[in-house]
Amino acid sequence: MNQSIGANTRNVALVGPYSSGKTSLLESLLFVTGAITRKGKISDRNTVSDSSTQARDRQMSVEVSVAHSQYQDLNFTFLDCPGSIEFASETYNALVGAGAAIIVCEPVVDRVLTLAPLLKFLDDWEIPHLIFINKMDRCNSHFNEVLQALKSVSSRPLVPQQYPIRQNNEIIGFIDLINEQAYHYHANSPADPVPLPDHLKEEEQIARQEMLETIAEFDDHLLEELLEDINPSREEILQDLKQELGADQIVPVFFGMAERDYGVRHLLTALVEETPAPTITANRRGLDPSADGDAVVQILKTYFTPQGGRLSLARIWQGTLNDGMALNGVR
Ligand SMILES: Nc1nc2c(ncn2[C@@H]2O[C@H](COP(=O)(O)OP(=O)(O)O)[C@@H](O)[C@H]2O)c(=O)[nH]1
Ligand SMILES: [Mg+2]
Repeated sequence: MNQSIGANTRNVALVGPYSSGKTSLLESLLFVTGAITRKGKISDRNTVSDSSTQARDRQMSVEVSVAHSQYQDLNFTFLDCPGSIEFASETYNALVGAGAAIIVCEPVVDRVLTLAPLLKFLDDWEIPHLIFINKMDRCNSHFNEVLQALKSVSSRPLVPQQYPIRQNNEIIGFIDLINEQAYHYHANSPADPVPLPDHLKEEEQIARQEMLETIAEFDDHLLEELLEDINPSREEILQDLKQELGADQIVPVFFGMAERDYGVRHLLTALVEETPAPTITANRRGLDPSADGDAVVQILKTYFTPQGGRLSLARIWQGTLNDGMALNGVR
């Protein structure tokens, strides 16, 4: 084994309240990226994460579990963190080593408000984070009310990048506010591009303008363009999003239904285009991953395997980790 952190690596933690759908989202991310060919279900007790007997019996995550996947040249490591308060320290320990976190929450105002301590932790540690509002099939409140509740608990401005399309009180798709392209969800396949519905054009414009103005708070060039009524390019918007998310200045917001893989490909694309390379996070912590000096490694979690061995999950901040190497004099 010879491990160091490459520019095409992304460590992404899935966090959020108990039962918001983190383990389901991980299963969906692994399925959509082809890491698994069949999806497990929480109710069938056969998901990749929650594989321990304790987790299966309680039907909830009791410790951090790790899964790998590849998507568009990036190597993803996903950390599925338990949401229950009893395991909060487990989650916080793992988060410190993550390059980005996805907060998975439900579109329910009361539950959104319980995110305050988690958001505070992420901001205290300047861990870039985005929000995935899951279970949109259960969205009984108005989407804007859910966003307002999220805004009330986040010290960083939110940047919703999607707008919901409803039909008969059901969310059937979304508008991508960057490309101004509408999509309808499609069972077992990627969402279908459809023309922007006429009745949503005005709301879409308002949502997009709000998104751009928020991003422009951190980019004078974009602000000037907006003042001069110039429509910024997709590249410029994405570059800003990446930079500002990487600096934990903004919180991008997405939504979907993990159980049906709805919105998950779009979320993955955002992870590819917007999450920072590991160097960015390391540099902010005063470390340089490209330096040849001593290895700096942080143990996020130690597992005690059924065979009696110990297995540690570590974040390599700097240098290279080799088999049998001594760190701080300990092998
Ligand atoms: N209605 C609905 N239920 C979902 C969705 N995603 C997950 N669930 C269900 O929500 C429950 C909790 O999911 P789980 O992934 O274990 O949540 P976790 O505690 O955050 O890991 C399970 O019963 C899932 O089947 C969704 O998109 N819609
Ligand atoms: Mg779970």
